[in-house]
Amino acid sequence: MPKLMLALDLDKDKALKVVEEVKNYIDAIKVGYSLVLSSSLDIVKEIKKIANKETILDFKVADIPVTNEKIAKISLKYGDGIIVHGFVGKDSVKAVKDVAKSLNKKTIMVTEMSHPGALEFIQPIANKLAEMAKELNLDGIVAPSTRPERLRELKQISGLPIYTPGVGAQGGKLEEIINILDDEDYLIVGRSIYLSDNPKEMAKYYKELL
Ligand code: NUP
Repeated sequence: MPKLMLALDLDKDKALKVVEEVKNYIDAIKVGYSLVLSSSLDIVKEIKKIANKETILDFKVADIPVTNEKIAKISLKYGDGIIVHGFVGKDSVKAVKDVAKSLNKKTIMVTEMSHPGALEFIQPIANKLAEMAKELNLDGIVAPSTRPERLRELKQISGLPIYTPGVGAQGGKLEEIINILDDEDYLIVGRSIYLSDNPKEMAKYYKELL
């Protein structure tokens, strides 16, 4: 069964409330910049106190290797993994991977993003990014639920676990991608759970469909 990862792009109080409500139906949590910037990295500890789930930091790290390394060292004291951008090149991604590996944490790399603007610059290079993720033997790639055929292709090329956002608020349909996902993969859902009138019921709904 693919795993359900709750995306938290909320302020601290709302985020903790949602985690409490949905904790029995989610397998993992993704913490975004808005949450960390409105609180601190300690929010990861607070989340884990409520729901002891794998927690990935969606920081889309995209800098020169030495700076990436510093960001990874600080962030991975808290999270179980970190999301990086691949377009900055292999050396930058490897800098994060080396830190993560030494701490037994995950490095997950963005290939093609899920929003319309991804067609402008990142889609044309996304297959190459997926090849690089494979070559670096990373722990997973981010690929879009909003484009099922691209999701399938990027999964095939990388051969790595997929972390896929886009279902729900961004228009992606779970029924169109469910057959692409394996047990090792993660479905990322944010707004259509945490903005719903009943987040618990929505999380349960996604969990049962998976
Ligand atoms: O390509 C990406 N698309 C995307 O939506 C890469 C991401 N990391 N995300 C993140 O996934 C986005 O920042 C948000 O945290 C989550 C999707 O949330 P929602 O659209 O389900 O609310």
